[in-house]
Amino acid sequence: MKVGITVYPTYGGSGIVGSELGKELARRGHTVHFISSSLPTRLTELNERIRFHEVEMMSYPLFEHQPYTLALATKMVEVAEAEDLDLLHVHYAIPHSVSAILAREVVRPRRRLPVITTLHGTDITLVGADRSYLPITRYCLEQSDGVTAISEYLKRATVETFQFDRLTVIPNFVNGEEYRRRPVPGLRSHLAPEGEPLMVHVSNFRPVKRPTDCIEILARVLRRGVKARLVMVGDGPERAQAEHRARCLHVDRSCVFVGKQPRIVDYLSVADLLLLPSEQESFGLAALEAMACEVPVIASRTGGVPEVVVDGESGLLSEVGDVEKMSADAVSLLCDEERRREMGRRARASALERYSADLVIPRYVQFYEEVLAAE
Ligand code: GMT
Repeated sequence: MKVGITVYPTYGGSGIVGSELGKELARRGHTVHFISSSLPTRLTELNERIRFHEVEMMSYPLFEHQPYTLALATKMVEVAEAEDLDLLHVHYAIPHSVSAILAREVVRPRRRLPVITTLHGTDITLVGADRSYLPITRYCLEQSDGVTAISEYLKRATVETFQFDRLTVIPNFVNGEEYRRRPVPGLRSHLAPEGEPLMVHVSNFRPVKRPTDCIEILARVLRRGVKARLVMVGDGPERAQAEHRARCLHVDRSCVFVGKQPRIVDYLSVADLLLLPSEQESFGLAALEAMACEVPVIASRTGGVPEVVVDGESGLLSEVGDVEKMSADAVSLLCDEERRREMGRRARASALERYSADLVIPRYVQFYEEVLAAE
């Protein structure tokens, strides 16, 4: 198949999922054309089967805001016709679905171009529910030829918010060959020079991720006498606040902010625990990637997280904001190596049994085939 994929290239899990999906499809012999404003971050290699088409923005004095949605639709039309695409698969409804539906209508007299929309979370829970975006998001859902959601939770949220139920759950996935605990010479001793246990947080540091709660957890873990260190991976609007809180609580020497990193798997490979105290998380891709690397997850019981992290088996869940319980859970695992390792092993097994790329990618391919076969 020849598939056009559009993602947000720099920010957030939907871009990662779309990019990893493209790579997995290419490994299985399909050709994938990424159409977006810049090269998606996880797309480190382009080749015959993984191509990239940059959306060019035209600036003109009359345009107070450049019309990205139209530029994207224009590029989708061009690529669909030049590369003979079978379908467009967009990740995140706003504005990608709007562009894809417009592109489909433009080429309709000459060719069929089904549009598949994958919902990731805030496109429904935040953006979609904002009254001003509600009608257009509903239109995108209704007009797409196929809609998928990445968790049962997100499907329920979509039905509730939009009374739209014509969607299929295809969960996020992980490649167990790439995401496995592997030796990373020097990294652990660099991050924890005195052999301290390591807690890791990975996110885009948006308010919804509550990264400052990680600092609160670290302070309580230290207060309970466990000399742990915290590695904060990623960047975003809440980073300065989290750094400030670390200084206020005098734990800044026990944590390090390493910014955006190209190889998350290295940090997960040296981690003892992942902290994911999010307010909202329709899936929790960071949790899944940690589980694949045998890292137990301390997370909030929110959205789709309980589907991914089985409480007591692959991690420990708490109510949003309950940093007391999260720190107690962290201490209990950090002080019991055998339990922590066993939980890590079960986490990997659970991740691969349910979310391995080899299980999930064929479901996308089958979904494409069903959409293509429909009238
Ligand atoms: O986080 C967002 O606001 C949007 C979205 C994104 O593009 O990063 O994240 C969502 O998609 C991820 C990948 O499917 C999920 O793992 C995240 O749980 C989900 N984020 C939220 O629901 C807040």
